[in-house]
Amino acid sequence: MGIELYLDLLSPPCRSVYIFAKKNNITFTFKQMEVLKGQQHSDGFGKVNVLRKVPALKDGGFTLAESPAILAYLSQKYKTPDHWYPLDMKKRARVDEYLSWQHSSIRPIYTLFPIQVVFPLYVDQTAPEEKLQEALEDLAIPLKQLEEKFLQDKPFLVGNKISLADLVAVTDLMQLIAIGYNIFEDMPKLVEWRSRVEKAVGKELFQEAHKVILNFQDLNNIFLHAPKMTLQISTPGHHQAVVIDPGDGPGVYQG
Ligand SMILES: N[C@@H](CCC(=O)N[C@@H](CS)C(=O)NCC(=O)O)C(=O)O
Repeated sequence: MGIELYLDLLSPPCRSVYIFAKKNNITFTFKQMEVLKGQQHSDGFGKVNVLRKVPALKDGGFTLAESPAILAYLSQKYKTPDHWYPLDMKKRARVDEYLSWQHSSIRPIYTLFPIQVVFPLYVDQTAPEEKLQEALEDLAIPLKQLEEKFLQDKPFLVGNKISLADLVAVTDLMQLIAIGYNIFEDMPKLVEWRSRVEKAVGKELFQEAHKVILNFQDLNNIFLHAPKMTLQISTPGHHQAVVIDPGDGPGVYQG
């Protein structure tokens, strides 16, 4: 029995796993998940990932959660080209260093996504400006660290070739670029890096994986048909649960 990947391409970690598997010609069954419809809470999915998050992998009787672990597993199982997850101990440690760092630094950029896209759709009003500003300010710090500590003057985050670190970084940041934030403004090195990553992945595959977030109309439909949900919004120093209930009329936003 082959590999099954449970993915929702609205999700950055799912896109990194999808692109990696496709780029490396790994045969897998695409198990389409719709997180905004709550499919992660189904009994069936609970058997694949008790954490109820995507992406998730099933390889026969073996199941795995967490995108960095899934990417590392796939690269080792299918012996993908070395540059993705180098065997050299120090180079691999650099990839691991980025994958560990991004969870608590770059990942909170998700905050911007619900604030900018979801609130206006559900609540029939524009996003709270001060929250948007806070989130943008919070993002400036990890972006600078991404450039200065990780990218430096290299073509890719860990040297001359693309690695898992670049893939994870770019899929996270595309979440904002796609909805119109020029987050690399005044950061030409990151602009060039993003283009290099897209080229290394292949423009067609890159665009295909991001189609759903690049097409704003599709995004509207997805959000408008989502059930009532609670979003956990976190940036360094802030945490908030927001209930969004589309109901029959304009949504209700309880911050
Ligand atoms: N650390 C996890 C993050 C997984 C995650 O948070 N997935 C989100 C989508 S981006 C999810 O499944 N959310 C569903 C929920 O929270 O109910 C990874 O890198 O795989």
